[in-house]
This record gives sequence, structure tokens and C-alpha cells, in this order.
Amino acid sequence: MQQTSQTKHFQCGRYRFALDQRPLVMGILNVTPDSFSDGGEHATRDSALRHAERLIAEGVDIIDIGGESSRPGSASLPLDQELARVIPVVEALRDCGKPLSIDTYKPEVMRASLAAGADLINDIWGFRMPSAVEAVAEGQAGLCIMHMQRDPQTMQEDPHYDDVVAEVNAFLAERVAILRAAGVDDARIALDPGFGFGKTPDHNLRLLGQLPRLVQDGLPLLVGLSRKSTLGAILGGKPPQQRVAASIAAAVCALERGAFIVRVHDVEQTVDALKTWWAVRNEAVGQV
Ligand code: PT1
Repeated sequence: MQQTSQTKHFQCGRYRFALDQRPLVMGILNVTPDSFSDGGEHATRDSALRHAERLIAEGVDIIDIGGESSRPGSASLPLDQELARVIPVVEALRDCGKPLSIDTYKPEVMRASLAAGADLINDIWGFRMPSAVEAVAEGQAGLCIMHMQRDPQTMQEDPHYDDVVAEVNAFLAERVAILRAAGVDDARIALDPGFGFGKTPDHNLRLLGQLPRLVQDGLPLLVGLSRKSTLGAILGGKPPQQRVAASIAAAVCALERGAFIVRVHDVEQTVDALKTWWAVRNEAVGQV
């Protein structure tokens, strides 16, 4: 669809972000049972809600709620369990004042979350599951299309590309065309190269270095590098909790190359880095 206003926006359900304003920090909210307690569904929900409060206090712009891990090698979660984890959290956070993103590829979870008030659907499968496009086509929810080669169980078994940037771009362009054909306005779409999803560290670094080549039709880019194994490889094998500074550096590199949303664990540190980057870019302190 044609963009009518001068300033482009990213429409995110009840929220709307001008693309010429400061970029956004998406905070990761995992709704997964914590390995130190077997408290079940209620304990999982309560600790997710406490974590959400902390993300908000730290200045998060979008909360990304995920019930199923998509880290390399992780197994899929049955639909009923994902619904039981995610929907109560959406309901509890609905009026928290921040847009709620749902990290899911299951059309049933998309529909139920949108009905419960979610603002953005973040799909690591790029809306390729049968009826995923239909589940999100109507309404105003933001849609993040991510690239992944193969699936989370097998994606890190010897990933190969002839030209990773060109292949990721071709995939994203094809998915954008499918969403547009289903009636989705460009203002609702964000693109994500899918760092770590069927890519070697060098593929990821090529994509990050060449990020400006991934901008298509002015659509905003979402980048998730936080604590990922590529940073571990750069740091000679440091574990995820010791990749915070590398994650901040990677986020700033992404911002410098045009990213509009950075998806992170360490919200407070990333917000500080983003504000600093933004002030330097504007050569003025400016507003938050
Ligand atoms: C991402 C992302 C995501 N990443 C979007 N959603 C994950 N839009 C979950 C590793 O190499 O980048 N963009 N949802 C988490 N996935 C991974 C992948 C975590 C790789 C860790 C690694 O360590």
C-alpha cells in the first residue's frame, strides 16, 4: 500500500513509531520454566511478570514475550503449553504502557495473542507456517519477518550460502510480497536477517557489516545479536553471561548501520548506549 504521510512509521498495534525518531530497544521476556524451581505455570508467570517490571523500569520500548526457545538445537513446544505460558502474560501486561510483541511461529498462538491484546508478532519462520499469513493479515499489529535457514534443531549443522546477503534479501523480499498480497500495509512490516539462525559466525558478521544492504523499501530492520554464540566466538569462547559488553557493541554497530529495533537481554545498558549513540548522531543532548 501507498504511504500517505511524509514521515514513515512503524505501526505496532496500538502504538506507532516514527522511523526518523530514535531507534527502539526490544527487551526479551522469556516465559519458560526456570531451571532452579519446578513451580509450574504460576511460578513461571510470576517470574515473567517480575522480569517485565524490571524491563519497564530500565526503559524498554517493546516487550518481546516468548514461550518457546528457538536457540540452536532446541525442540519445539506443544501448542497447548505455549498458549498456557504466553496468554496469561499478555493478559497481565496488556495495560503496562508498552507494546507487547509475541515471539511465535504458530498461527494459533498468533490469533490468541492478538485477541488478548498483543501489538506485534515476531515470527522466526517469517510467516511460513500454513495459515500464519491469514492469522495476522487483518488488524494493525506489527509483523517482524525473520530469515532462518532450515529449522532450530538442524540450522547450525554446516550452514551454507553462496552470497548470504543476497539470499537473505531474496527471502525477505518474497515474504514481504506475500504479506502485501494479503493486504498488509508496509507500515506494519519489520525485517530481520535472523542472526544465528542457520549462519556461521562469519555469515553473521557479513550480514551485520553489510546491514545497509538489507534495507528494502524503507522497511525498518530488527536486529537480535544479544549474547549470541557469534559474540562468544569473537571473545574466544566466553559464556553468554560474559557477553554483555560485546552485545552492547554489536547493538551500536547495528544502530550505526541503520537498525531501527535492537532485541536485547540487557535493557538498561543498551538504552544507555543507544541514548549516547543518538546524542552523538544528533550532535546534541536532546530528549530521551
Ligand atoms: C532474533 C531472535 C528472535 N533470536 C527475532 N526473534 C532469538 N526477531 C529468538 C546463538 O547463536 O534474532 N530475531 N527470537 C534467539 N535465538 C538464538 C539464535 C539465540 C542463536 C542464540 C543463538 O547463541
